[in-house]
Amino acid sequence: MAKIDGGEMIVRALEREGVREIFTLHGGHLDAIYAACMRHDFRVIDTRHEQAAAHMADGWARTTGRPGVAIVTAGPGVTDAVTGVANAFMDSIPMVLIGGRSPLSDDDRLPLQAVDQMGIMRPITKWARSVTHTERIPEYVAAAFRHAVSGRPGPVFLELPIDVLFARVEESSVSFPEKYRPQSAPGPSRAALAQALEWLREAKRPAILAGGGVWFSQAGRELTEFAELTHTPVMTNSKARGSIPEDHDLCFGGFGAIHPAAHAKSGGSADLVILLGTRIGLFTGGRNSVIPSDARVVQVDIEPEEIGRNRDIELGVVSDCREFLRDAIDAVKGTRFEHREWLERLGAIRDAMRHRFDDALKSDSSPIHPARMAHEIAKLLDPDAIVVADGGETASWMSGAWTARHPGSFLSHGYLGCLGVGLPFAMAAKAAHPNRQVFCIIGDGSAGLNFAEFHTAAKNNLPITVVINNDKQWGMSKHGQELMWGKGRHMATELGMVHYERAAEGLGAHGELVERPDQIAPAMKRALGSGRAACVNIVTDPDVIEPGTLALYSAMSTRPRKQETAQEKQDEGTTLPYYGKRKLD
Ligand SMILES: Cc1ncc(C[n+]2csc(CCOP(=O)(O)OP(=O)(O)O)c2C)c(N)n1
Repeated sequence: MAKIDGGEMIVRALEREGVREIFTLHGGHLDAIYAACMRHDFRVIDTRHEQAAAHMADGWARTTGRPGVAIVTAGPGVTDAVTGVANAFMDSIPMVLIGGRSPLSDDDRLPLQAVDQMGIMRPITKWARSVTHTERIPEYVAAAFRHAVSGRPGPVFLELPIDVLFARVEESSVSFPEKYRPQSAPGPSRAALAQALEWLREAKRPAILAGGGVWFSQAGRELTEFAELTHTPVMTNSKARGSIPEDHDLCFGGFGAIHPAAHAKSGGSADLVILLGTRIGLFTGGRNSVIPSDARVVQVDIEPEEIGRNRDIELGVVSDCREFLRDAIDAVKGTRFEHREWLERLGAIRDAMRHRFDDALKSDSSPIHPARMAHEIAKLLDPDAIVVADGGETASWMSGAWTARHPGSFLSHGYLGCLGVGLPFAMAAKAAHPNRQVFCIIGDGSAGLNFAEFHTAAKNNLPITVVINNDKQWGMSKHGQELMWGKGRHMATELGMVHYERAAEGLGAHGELVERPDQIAPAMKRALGSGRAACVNIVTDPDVIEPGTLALYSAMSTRPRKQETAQEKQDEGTTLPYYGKRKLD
């Protein structure tokens, strides 16, 4: 009778889920899995830090809509992956982390690499289990995927003790689950849908705010069709970008387009807001929301507990976003909707946003204005490129310059605000879409967090082009300190000049240094055409403050303080005018 080990079971179970690639860093606790990967011809992408492997599994899901799989060794492998898992958890991203573990038979005898992994992983995963019987591995892998993708998605953790993983059992005693998922997703109740559509018919200024629930239910086509049928403007958060192409007439960029302040003088903001798979948190403006306080709000979410977080909701609809949109499309066909004046107003705001850096784009100054850098790069990329943005102000500059035309094509930070995701996300995107251009931009501070992954990209043949926005400082941090404390007063936020292009060359990448605006295009063309992982180190102006930082800290500095020192009073007087003048010159 043939025997198989736990590694073979893992790989066969992953194959059943359509997985053909894993992200990992070697550990002896995992060798049974690698041996099976060899037999099954899996693509094994090996990173230089387990954090990067976990971010890659997360990035894979963000760009494909399907869970990525990271496999890390017992003890430090699992603890190193914590940040990657937490990042996915905060953004409801489906991924599967498989962790090695010391032998069950050695528990409490101080074996190597033993730590309470379940205790560490439970608070940052949707579901976490330790497998104790080899024959049950396929059942647990199936359950891991079911938990990762069902309802609101999220990361899951599966722990495999080495004695369970390496044990060999009779193949005939092992069964692989075949049918372990629902075939359909839950739709809206008839009454809730009717109410939502009645309000849409009554609304003069409706708006749809779309989030990750739209992307992970693969509802981009339905979202676009519904918007077209009802002439309803759509705004997206980062995860949903491109679900409706951003060059579509009815797409108005981020949620800020309905900020009440932008409409105060011209007839008011939205009177009906339909939240589609987006949570109410900082990215909807938090408690100081972009959602007008007098608007009717319909919140559609697969997770009932999300409805009503941070704000009263007139109508909560528990539903998968695509099912909601499909039913809504059927129900509105033949009805006439018109919101011309509202759409024109939003269009004017969109145009103003598109042109707000026009002066900076013409600036030939060195160091380079970051807006010029971002817009120049955006013009050089393929329209269907995948763009990854990592860093404080850097991510915002690129976010504003890029037009996402497809879902899963713009990857950036979420609720963990986790710097360092850039290279791993970009590598995962390239592994998932080998025929698409993948571009990544990183702040010079953030670049340090996973810099060694240039080697991963080089040795695993992942030709991504990476720009380091080098303002020689932790820009958002230093600007924030100076806005609070006064020009020249900062701590732990200076970096100085670093030749990232040379360091990347040392790790096997193509390198370019850019110090003048006219060097951007030639250097980018050489990098994109090199066919290799490439690092373009662009030196930018450290004094230019991104408008988001300015708004954040200006708002903070006008907060009433209980007790103010003389120095603080003086800072408040001197700081803001300085930046006000310096801003975007
Ligand atoms: C892992 C992590 N460490 C620290 C921070 C705090 N932080 C937020 S923005 C920022 C500065 C980022 O600087 P840089 O990457 O150079 O980008 P820039 O703002 O200059 O564009 C820091 C340190 C964070 N969000 N994540």
